[in-house]
Order: sequence, then C-alpha cells, then structure tokens
Amino acid sequence: MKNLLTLLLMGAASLASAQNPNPIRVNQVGYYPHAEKTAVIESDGWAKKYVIKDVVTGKKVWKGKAVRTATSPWSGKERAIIDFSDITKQGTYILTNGKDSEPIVIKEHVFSDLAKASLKAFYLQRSGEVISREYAGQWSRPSGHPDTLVYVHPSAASASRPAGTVISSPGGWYDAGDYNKYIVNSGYSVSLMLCAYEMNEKYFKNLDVNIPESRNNIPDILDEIMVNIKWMQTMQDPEDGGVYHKLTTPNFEGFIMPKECKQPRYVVQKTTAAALDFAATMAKASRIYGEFAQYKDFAEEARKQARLAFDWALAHPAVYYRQNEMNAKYEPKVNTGAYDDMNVNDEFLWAATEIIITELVNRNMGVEQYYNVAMEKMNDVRYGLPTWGNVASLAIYSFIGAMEKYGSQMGEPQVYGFIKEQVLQYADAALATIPTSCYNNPGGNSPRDFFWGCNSESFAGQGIMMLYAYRLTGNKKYLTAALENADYLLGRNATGYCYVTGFGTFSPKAPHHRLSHADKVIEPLPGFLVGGSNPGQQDKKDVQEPYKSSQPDESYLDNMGSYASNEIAINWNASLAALICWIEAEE
Ligand code: 9MR
Ligand code: 9MR
Repeated sequence: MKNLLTLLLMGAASLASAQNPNPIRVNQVGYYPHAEKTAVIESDGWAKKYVIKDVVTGKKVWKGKAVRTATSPWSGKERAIIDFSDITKQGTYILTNGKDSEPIVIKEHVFSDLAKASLKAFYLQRSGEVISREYAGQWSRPSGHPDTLVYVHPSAASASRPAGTVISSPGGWYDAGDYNKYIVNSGYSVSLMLCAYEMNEKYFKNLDVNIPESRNNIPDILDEIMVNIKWMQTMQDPEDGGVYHKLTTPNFEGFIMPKECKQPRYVVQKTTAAALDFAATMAKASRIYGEFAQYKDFAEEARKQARLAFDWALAHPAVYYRQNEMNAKYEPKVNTGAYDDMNVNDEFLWAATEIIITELVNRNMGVEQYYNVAMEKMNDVRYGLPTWGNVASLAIYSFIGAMEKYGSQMGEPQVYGFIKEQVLQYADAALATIPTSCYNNPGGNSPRDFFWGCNSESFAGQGIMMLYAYRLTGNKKYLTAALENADYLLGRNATGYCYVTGFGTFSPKAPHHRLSHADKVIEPLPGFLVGGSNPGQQDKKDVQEPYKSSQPDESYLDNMGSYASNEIAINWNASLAALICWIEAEE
C-alpha cells in the first residue's frame, strides 16, 4: 500500500510538463515599484498591442507595443520584449495580448519572502538534526545521519588514523539532492554567503529566518552558516592539518528519508583543493564571527586551523581527487560526487588572500609567505564568475569587502585597482549583450551559458558580480542588470519556469531531491533553486521521460530523475540567497 502510494506520487510528479504553456514570460515573484520592468512574449510579432489592467479596479493602466523583437540565435524563435517600467504604483495587474494573460505583482520589498526562504532552505538541508514543525511546518522530519561513527577510508589513512579508525563528524548541511557532505562545495557555499553578509551587515542584522537560533543576538544568516562551519572543522586531521575531501557513503542512497539510511559513512582522501577551500573559509569566518563576543574562541581556533591547512597544502601542492584511480586501489569503492578540480592556482590565491586579510585585521603583519603565494598566482588564474571549481573571484570579493570595512588598513591601492578592473571588465562585457538579448538579460546570450548548474553559475552568479560592480561605482545600470538576472530565474526565461521551488505561478514540482520525495509531502521543500537548462543532458539514460528539447535554454526537465537539470544544491542556493538578499538590501 505504502509503495503504491509512493508510485502514484512519483507518477504525478513526473507528469509535470516541459514548459510553461503560457507564452507571456514575466518575473513571477514580482517587480519593485521603481525598477525596470519587462516581459517577454513567445512568438509574438511587432504588430501586437498589449494591455495591462489593474486587477482590483479593472481599469486599463497601460497599453503599448513591443520595444523590440529578438530572434534566438539557436532555436530561431522570435520573441517580443515589452517594457512597462512606467507603472510604478504597487498593485496586482494582468498583462494580456488579447489571447493569453499573466498576472504581474508590483510591490515594495517584493523579494522579502523569497529572501527568507532561500536561507530557510539551508535549515531544511541540515544533517543530523531534528527538523521541527515550528520552523519547517509540514516539512518537519526526524533526525538521521548522526555521523558520530564515521570511518577513515583507506585512501585517507595516516599513521595516527589508520584505515577503519572511527571519527565523529556530525552536523552540517546535505550537499544537494544527495545526502553526502563535501568540503570543496561547503567552503564555496559558506564563503559566498559570508560575502553577501559582509556587504550587507545592516540588512542581515534585522533578517528573521525563524530558525532555532533566531532568538540569540547573532544574525540568523550567521547562525545558519555556523551549522556547516562546525561540521567543516571536524574534517581537518588535527595531526597534520590535512582536510578530507568528503564525508560520504560508498554509493548514493536511494530516495529514502535520512533516518532510514543505513550505509556506512567514510571520510575520504585528503586533497589540496579541500585543504585550501577549508583554509580560505576558516580564515574568512574567523574575522567575521570574531566580531561577536561569544565567538572569540572560535575565531582564534578557526584562524589556526586555516594556517595549518594552508601549510599542508604547501607541502602537498598537487594532490587531486581522482575517484577512478582511488577506486582502483582501495575498497570500498566510492561512487558519489567528485568535485574534482585539477587546477588549484585559484584555490591557492583565494586561501592566501583570506589569510592575509584576517591576519592584517588581527594586526599580525607577518604575512609574507601568503603574500608571495598570492602574488605568484594572481596572474595565473581566470577571473569572471566564481564556481566551486574556480574560486579566483572569491578572492576579489573578499578584498572588496575588506576595503569597504577596513579601508586603508588593507593598503595596496594597486591591487584594488586591478580588482576593480576585473569586475568592471566582466560586468561591462555582459551589459553590452542586453540590447540584443532575447530575454533582456546580461546572461544566457551564448550557448556556453547553459550547463549543469547554470541557474546558479551563469545567472545568480552574474547578478552577484553586477552587485559588486554597483557597489564599486554607484552606477544603477549594474543594479538593474542584477535584477534582470533575478527576472530570468523567476520566470522570464525560455521555459517559463520560476526556477525556485514554492515560488511563482509555475515552478518545479519534482526536483532531484531525496528529502522532497521521500517525505510523502506532495509539495517539494520550498526555497530551492534548481540547476536549470543543461544541453549536456548527462542524466538522459537515468531519467524516466525524454527531454522535450535539446536547445541550450530549453533542456530542462521537471522530473525527479533529472539530476543534470533539476537537482538542488547548497552552492546554488548560496548564490540565490546572496543575490536575492542583497537586492532586497539595496531596494
Ligand atoms: O542522486 C545523485 C545526484 O545527487 C548526483 O548529482 C548525480 C550525479 O553524480 O547522481 C545522482 O545519482 C544517480 C547516479 O549518478 C546514477 N544512477 C541514478 C542515481 C540516482 O538518480
Ligand atoms: O555542481 C556540480 C557540477 O558542476 C558538475 O558538473 C556535476 C558533475 O560532476 O556535479 C555537480 O555536483 C553534484 C555533486 O557532485 C554531488 N551532489 C550533487 C551536486 C549537484 O548536482
């Protein structure tokens, strides 16, 4: 009976269609009263007239034609772009072309609920903790994966911790749709959120996410992030400073709840990338949490851990995670996420930068060895949008944050000039593509913008870069561009999906997310950004229904099996939260 029900639910979920049948594509969450407001209509030509009515009064408040049309360079589809920025009065409206219609919300603080949900998502991802009804409503669940009995995998064995040694490594967040915990992605996610925090401290001070720690005097975002930092701290071998790449089951679990999971869990191989991402994250966390009296001890410890991990990386500068090679040598074989990265120049740059800033803040001027590494790697990396595998721009972001906060104490006007140039060069090149963009967007104008996780790495990530450009210059065009990235994610895109669960009028119902499926609640956990359109379709053989399109911007499938287009992940939500919260703070 139980199995039948599960099957029925899964069936219902996989019936979700490939595209929003409504050709009117808008930001389904809504628009700020004084911001730019555009909609995109699929296959509508120049001639059409569009009308916007106020829902309450029924009165026509706007009529007009497209400001331009644009043809997709790959699918050849024609789209009309209409601009109704003139409407600045708060309200709910209906946009129509005579045949189809779509509601439009215009409101102050229109991203407020989404901002909170994007952070609450991390609470819902917590591992080894009861998720209670008070904070999670219908998505409450018992605890699972205590991770107090974790084995040292043979690949990670050392003299003081031979294979099979049991360590305790509890807590933190599940990485994604799966239940494993990975240092590379954790460091990236935590740090990106700390970047958003340091650029918007006032906003976050007053943001109540309704989590168990909400009543203490620490901003909720920092409370939530600390959950994962504490787990990360347990992943360092105190003996030598090396950091395990991940904590994982040998194989991915089935679609079952955490408390039903029985596979043993292992810490696997120390890697250079893990050590450096860990070092960067601990250094950054040390100076941010160190401002709070109750975190003085933590700050000292994290600072030490950062330097220890960095030293390990200097002594082991090229230990990469190669899962196949590892599996040829050791048992049990491990077949979970790799987060493998064969170039750690950017990780060295980033870790060195974070340590320099933190040491200077602590008035320790003895940073020469880190400085030398940063100088050496600075010209040997690719800047641009940061990802879990390319963290060079996180160094830039932290430097900008430090300049805002500590000013001349950070010195180096030349470095600052270099950094500003990287951000503005990137931002201006992207801005230049908007006038011919099909979706009135600085992103998504090249097929290369669509890949596994592109909603985060191409769109939310670009919005964040735009917000840095806005801070550096005060020029509103960058803020507008960040909003356009948000518009894309929230529905003004080629599939018409609002890509955040639980938001908008048409959103993913069947994400590749074990927690969303095994809980028997029909609605998926809310506040999660799915990966997005990915013509790579690496999940083709696993997914229960075929993709409906192979176009770069339409290769999205709202199906539980689609891990390559419809999974959720902490790094993706970190960029969603950073973008949406930061916009809320600015608007
Ligand atoms: O559930 C897994 C997801 O978290 C990963 O991102 C993805 C790629 O590594 O793999 C998923 O697991 C699938 C596996 O790779 C292939 N067989 C089906 C698994 C579940 O759908
Ligand atoms: O986000 C990762 C993406 O950049 C990679 O292309 C992909 C395949 O290696 O893996 C993604 O990360 C997955 C991780 O390996 C396991 N947990 C789920 C992550 C999101 O799909």
